[in-house]
Amino acid sequence: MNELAEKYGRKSILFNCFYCGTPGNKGSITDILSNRFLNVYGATKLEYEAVDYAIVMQDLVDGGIPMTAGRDLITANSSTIFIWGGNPIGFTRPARVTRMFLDARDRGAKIVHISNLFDNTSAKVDEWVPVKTATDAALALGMAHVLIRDNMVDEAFMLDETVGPLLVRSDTGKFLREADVKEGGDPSLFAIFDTKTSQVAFIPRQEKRHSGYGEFAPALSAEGEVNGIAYESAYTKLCKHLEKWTPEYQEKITGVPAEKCEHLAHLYSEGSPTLLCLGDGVRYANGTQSYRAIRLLVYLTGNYCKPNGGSIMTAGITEGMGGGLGGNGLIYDPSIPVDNADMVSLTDILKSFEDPEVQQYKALINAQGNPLLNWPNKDLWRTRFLPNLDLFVTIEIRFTDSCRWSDYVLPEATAFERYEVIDVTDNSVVLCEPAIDPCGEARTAADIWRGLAERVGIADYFQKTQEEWAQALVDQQPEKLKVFPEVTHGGATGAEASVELTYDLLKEKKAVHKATPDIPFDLYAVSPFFATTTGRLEFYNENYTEVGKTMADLDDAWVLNEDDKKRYPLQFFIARHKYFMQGQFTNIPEMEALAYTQFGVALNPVDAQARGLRDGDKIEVFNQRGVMKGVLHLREDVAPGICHTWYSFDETYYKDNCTPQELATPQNAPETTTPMAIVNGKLIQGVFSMVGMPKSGMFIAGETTPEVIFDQLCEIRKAE
Ligand SMILES: Nc1nc2c(c(=O)[nH]1)N[C@H]1C(S)=C(S)[C@@H](COP(=O)(O)OP(=O)(O)OC[C@H]3O[C@@H](n4cnc5c(=O)[nH]c(N)nc54)[C@H](O)[C@@H]3O)O[C@H]1N2
Ligand SMILES: Nc1nc2c(c(=O)[nH]1)N[C@H]1C(S)=C(S)[C@@H](COP(=O)(O)OP(=O)(O)OC[C@H]3O[C@@H](n4cnc5c(=O)[nH]c(N)nc54)[C@H](O)[C@@H]3O)O[C@H]1N2
Ligand SMILES: [Mo]
Repeated sequence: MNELAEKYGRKSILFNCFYCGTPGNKGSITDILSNRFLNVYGATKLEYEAVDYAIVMQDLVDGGIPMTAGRDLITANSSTIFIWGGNPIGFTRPARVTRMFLDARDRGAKIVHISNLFDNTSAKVDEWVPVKTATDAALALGMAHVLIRDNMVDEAFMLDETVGPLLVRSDTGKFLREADVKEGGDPSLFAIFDTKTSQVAFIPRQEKRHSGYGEFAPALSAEGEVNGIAYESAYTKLCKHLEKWTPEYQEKITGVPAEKCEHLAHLYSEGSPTLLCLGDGVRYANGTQSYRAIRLLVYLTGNYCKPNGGSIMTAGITEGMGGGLGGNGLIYDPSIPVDNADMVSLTDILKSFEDPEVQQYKALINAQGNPLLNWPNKDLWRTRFLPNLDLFVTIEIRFTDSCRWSDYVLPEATAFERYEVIDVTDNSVVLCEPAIDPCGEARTAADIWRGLAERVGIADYFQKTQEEWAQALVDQQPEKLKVFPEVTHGGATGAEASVELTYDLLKEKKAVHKATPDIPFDLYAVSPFFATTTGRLEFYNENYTEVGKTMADLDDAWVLNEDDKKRYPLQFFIARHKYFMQGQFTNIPEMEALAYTQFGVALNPVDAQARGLRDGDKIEVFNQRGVMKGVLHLREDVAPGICHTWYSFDETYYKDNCTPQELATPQNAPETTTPMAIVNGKLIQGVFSMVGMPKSGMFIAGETTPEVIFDQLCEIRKAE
């Protein structure tokens, strides 16, 4: 590291600090210390390429705020729950949501699941709605059509919180500004149609939510002309946009019967308060657009801010922003310069290898995560990324695919061999204490980072032991967390009987419940403003005019070209395993034995018959990227058109053939990006800088967004 930093600068050292798989998650000591090192040393963080960005991006693009996570479910007394695009019942992180859904059902909530597969969640809900893969935008637009047609729109909410009444120029698609119609007019003022004066009037950007319109009474629907410029209100544009999306039209695309679409729209509205639980399953190139369409329902019905309504991300682990004790790795230490570190996307790293004039990247310290198993296109890492690095180090608790490809592996003690504070699951704070000493050469994160820090000259910042870090995490919080000293299953609520959390208390009790206020979760309190151009929820977004995506629409799900789409007609669905947490627990023989009974590829009997394949056949799944071998399982519950495999088995299971991940087309390569993704990237970086996020805290670094995982088509044949 020292040699490379001397020659190419400290920024040439890359860090992967992707925290999803570490116990304690964002806020574990491992996460905090790797981020602390990154910042103190002044290295570059690798953009997290492989995850669940579509929802978060949709939220940032429309509203400029990250959506609230599972917390709402704790107290939600919703009458209706829509689970859309995920499989949260039975999943392992956060484990709490399974119980919360089942409790909600016991309380009488009606639960609907909309998905392309019959999975664990489908099995446990009142109503399962199968939808063809990646066509969700069509169903949502069809439902939005019904909401408008049947007068179920909450017009007050649309006026108050969204761009609904803002006027849009028909010629350019941009919002009409005062400067467009008046000599010397103000370019920062937006136009509305005032019903009191029956004239176009101008209002500033909304700096704080719910600010109202002062003396004006804007029309939600408007259409006209001012100084020769034709305009329509954003809401009028939306209504016109939705005209073609009849329940019958969407049926042709989604396979969801028209009556079902009507029923869902009515249930969503009349079943209010309805909680929309969005999963991360819609990981397609059209993911952001799909979630933009789905969230139209939340805006149109005003469910957005209704107590027990709204929408949450089921897989999200942090409660609102911030996320966990520890404040982004700095442990409340104001002397650490948060802007010291940079962030870069894989796309830009690949480009830099061709241009010696720009910052070069020479080393990767893979502090958390197993990218060579989990990230799309292992091939790209193997053939284009790693060969250009001089040093690849992985810090791990077990020997993974990423370790196999590393120059050095630093074995870290597991959560059973060290102190750890876990505060992001199940609304509780848990202290892990070592059950045994670290085995073999393993060391705690505190030891590993201190050792490295000493050798690169930043030792002062890493002097604590693992337990001292745990204590600092709890005791040095500027605002003390309120907790209940006794853990009561089912979640106690009410802030009254709570006390301030100290390390001594945690050490005595081992686990405490966070004091959740027993008031319904309040979105206003979380985010009093929208960091968007207009300061409103932008279901109409002028930043997309150049790429023709100002409103939610059904986009193409695959980046493949048309010929390849014909050649590979099946969707290769590489799903997460119920016995594993991504690549984890694959080294536990009992779990592996259970999971191995499902190793191979599942297909609907209809698709098998068309190819002359039978249950138990040895088969090959192939596409333009390669061939994967396996055994065929015929399953009625896998929809026709889908070729399903469980991922997580490491590369030793695929000797002399491809792993599932190698057949995936990543969107994180320069040649596979889309114009939409580029606008998304810019917008989201804009939002982050608006709220003052340091560069290494943003998750979008480059000019494109890394959101796609299920972007692969394939064909299947009998093995020779
Ligand atoms: N057992 C287990 N639990 C886990 C994990 C694990 O690896 N194993 N990983 C954890 C992590 S990091 C995360 S991010 C979460 C993710 O958990 P979720 O957000 O629930 O995401 P997935 O499980 O990937 O979602 C897959 C499901 O998405 C739905 N889906 C897929 N494609 C479509 C589509 O085109 N349309 C619709 N409507 N639905 C579709 C299907 O129901 C499918 O079963 O799970 C966490 N929990
Ligand atoms: N095909 C397909 N690919 C996917 C997905 C999918 O649904 N389908 N899902 C995507 C999603 S949502 C995610 S979040 C990513 C996950 O991608 P990763 O984050 O790479 O997932 P994990 O396999 O959980 O990797 C975490 C690693 O950390 C190690 N670890 C555990 N504890 C510690 C610790 O204390 N210290 C250190 N240093 N290491 C530790 C574990 O052994 C494990 O190897 O995968 C993505 N990839
Ligand atoms: Mo994830």
